[in-house]
Amino acid sequence: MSEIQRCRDRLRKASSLLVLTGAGISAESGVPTFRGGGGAAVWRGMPFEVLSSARMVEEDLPLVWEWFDYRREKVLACEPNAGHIAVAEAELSGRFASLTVITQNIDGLHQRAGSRKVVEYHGSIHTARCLDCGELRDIASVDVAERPPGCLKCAGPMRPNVVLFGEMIPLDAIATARDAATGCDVCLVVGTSAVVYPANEIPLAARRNGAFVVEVNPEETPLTASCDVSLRGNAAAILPELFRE
Ligand code: BJW
Ligand code: ZN
Repeated sequence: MSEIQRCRDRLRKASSLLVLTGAGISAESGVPTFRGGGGAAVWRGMPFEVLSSARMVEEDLPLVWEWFDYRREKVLACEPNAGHIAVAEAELSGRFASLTVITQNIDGLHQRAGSRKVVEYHGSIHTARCLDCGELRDIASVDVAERPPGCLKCAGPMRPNVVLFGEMIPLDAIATARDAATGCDVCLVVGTSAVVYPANEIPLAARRNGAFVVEVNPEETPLTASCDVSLRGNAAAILPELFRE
């Protein structure tokens, strides 16, 4: 039996599926990845680890807004690809009693493809969050000249609603991820370099709880050795094949 057939067989028998995604699933939509292919993202000469850090929000909030406005504009010009669509169709078909997408991506492409149960582990590029009271605001409704956007509840300054280095993952996302990891029969890990904690521990927790773990990635990752199967290739080509019944 080929590797992909083994995975299809497991999927056929699965009632609960966890799909953990990273930047690679959006690569074929035109959204740049952070790492992979030997390089790391840089903007205006600064590595993204510096730009996307809690420290930068404290030191230079206007620059943080420029960086996220630039990226949001790019994301809005992109469309979900066959990989996002295959995941959404698998959920909407009802063939799994439970299908949870946990995405490290902030781009909103899973939702635009039609996925309903999506946990945004690292937040969303499409919302702003008040630094004083935590209130959220849809950025599409804010004039681009209003930077930082003002909170509609307390008038405090707002920041992008994303999880930066050194910040905590939202507690509800951690709880949903833990439940999905402990309850899934198959865990599909798509397009992530698996170097960022704590997202990179989700597939390991799934494995410890007996799940069949499948990686979809053109490159080897630190997770590869802990996977039951690694499918080498692009998500937009492999996912539709994988979910074909
Ligand atoms: C394809 C493909 C195709 C390509 N098809 N595949 C030492 C110092 C300081 C901190 C730490 C430390 N050690 C550990 C930490 C903790 C830190 C961390 O993990 N750092 C490591 C990098 C070392 N983590 C955190 O800080 C987290 N919080 C935390 O731990 O809280 C507790 C704490 C508090 C205080 C102090 C310490 C701990 C928060 C992490 C938040 C991550 N945020 C970012 C930025 C979000 C906003 C933004 O977008 O700017 O999230 S970082 C960035 O990496 C982004 C991504 O979601 C995340 C993961 O990246 P991902 O998705 O894996 O993408 P890539 O680009 O890495 O990989 C793409 C993959 O796709 C590659 O493998 C390709 O091969 C593949 N691919 N084309 C399929 N077509
Ligand atoms: Zn507020």
